Amino acid sequence: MIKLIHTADLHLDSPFSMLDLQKSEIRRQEMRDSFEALINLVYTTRSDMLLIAGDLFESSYVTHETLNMVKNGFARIPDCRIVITPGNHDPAGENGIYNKIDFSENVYIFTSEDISYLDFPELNCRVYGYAFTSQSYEKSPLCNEIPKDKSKINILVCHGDTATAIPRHAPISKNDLERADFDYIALGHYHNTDGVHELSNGGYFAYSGCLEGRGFDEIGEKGVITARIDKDEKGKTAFSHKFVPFSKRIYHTRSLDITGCDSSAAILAKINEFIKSEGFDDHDALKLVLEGMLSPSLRVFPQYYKEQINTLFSLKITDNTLPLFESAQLMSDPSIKGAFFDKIRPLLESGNAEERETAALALRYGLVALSGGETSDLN
Ligand SMILES: [Mn+2]
Repeated sequence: MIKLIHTADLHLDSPFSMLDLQKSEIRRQEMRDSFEALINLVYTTRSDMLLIAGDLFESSYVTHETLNMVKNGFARIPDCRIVITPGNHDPAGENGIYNKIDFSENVYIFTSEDISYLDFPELNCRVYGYAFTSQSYEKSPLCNEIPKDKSKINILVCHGDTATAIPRHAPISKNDLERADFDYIALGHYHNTDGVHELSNGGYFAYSGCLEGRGFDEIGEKGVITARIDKDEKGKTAFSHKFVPFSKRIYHTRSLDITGCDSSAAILAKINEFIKSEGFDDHDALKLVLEGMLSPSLRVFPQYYKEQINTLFSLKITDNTLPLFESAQLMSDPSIKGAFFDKIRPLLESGNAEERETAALALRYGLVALSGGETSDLN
C-alpha cells in the first residue's frame, strides 16, 4: 500500500500583480508558508510519495531565497519520494529552473518530453511522467500506447490540458486518459479541482488544483489530494482519497441585488450586511457584482464603497445595475423624457455589457439634462 500526496501549480513567487505592493508581498509569503505546511503534512502523515504535477515555480520571478526553501524543505523529508513533472511555467531544459538547484536524493524530476518511468520496487510502484521543455507542448503526451506491468501500481504525473483541444499545453482528451490505463493520473495545470474521477478501467484521475488562490478565477477552498493505493495479487486496485484544504485565503465571487436602494449610504449598508451574512472576514477576497435596478438619478460609486469597507483581505466591486427603477413612470411620461427613454431602453437590456453600460450612462446624463440639471453633478 502506498500513501501519496498530489499537488500542483504552486507557482511560487508569483507576482500577484492585481494586488497592491504590500498585499502582494503578503500573498507571496503565504505561498511560501503553504509550501512549508505541505512539507509538514508529508512528514506527519508519513507519506511515501509527493507528486508535484507541474508549475511548482513561477520561473521568471523566482528568488534564490525561495529556491533554497524548497531545496531545504525536500531535504527535511528524506523518506518521501518527491516526483516532479515540470510544467509550462517551470519547464525543464538547460536554462531551466531545475538546473539551478542541487536537490537531495529523494527528488526525481522528469526532463524529457517523451514519457518515461521511475521504478520504486520497495513500493511495488512505477511512476510515469514527462516534462514541458518550453512554454508549450503541442502534442498529446498520451498519443502512443504505454506498455505496463499490471502487477505494479502504475501512476502517471502530468501537466496537461484536458479541457480544451488547443494544442498548446499538452492537450489530453478523455479518450487519452481512458486508453492510457493507469491506476491514478495526477494532473496539474488547472488551478480549480473538480474532484477525483473514476475511469472505466477502474483507475482514477484528478486535478489537485493549486495550494493558494491567486485571483477571482481561482475561487473556493484550495488544497491537496491525499490518496492510498493498493494492488492485490490478482492485480485488483484499491483506492481511497481525501481532499485536504490548505489555503490561507479564499477567493469568492458573488452578486448582490441592490434594487430600490435610494442613496450611497443605503447601498453601502446593504453591502456591509451581505458581507456579514456570508461570514467573510480578513481571510477572504471578494469580487462583488452589484445588480438590480436603481433610480436613473442615483450614481453608483464602487471605489467609494470599497474604501469604506476594511473587514476583508481584498474587495473588488463592479457595477452591473440598470437605471430602470420605477421605469413604468418614465414609460408613461408624455414629455420628451418618455420618448428618450423609449429610444434608449432596448440598449439598456442589450446582451452586450459595454453597450448596456454606455446606454445607462447616456440615460443618466440625458434625464438630468432634460430636467434642467447640470450633467457635471454626475461626475
Ligand atoms: Mn500550467
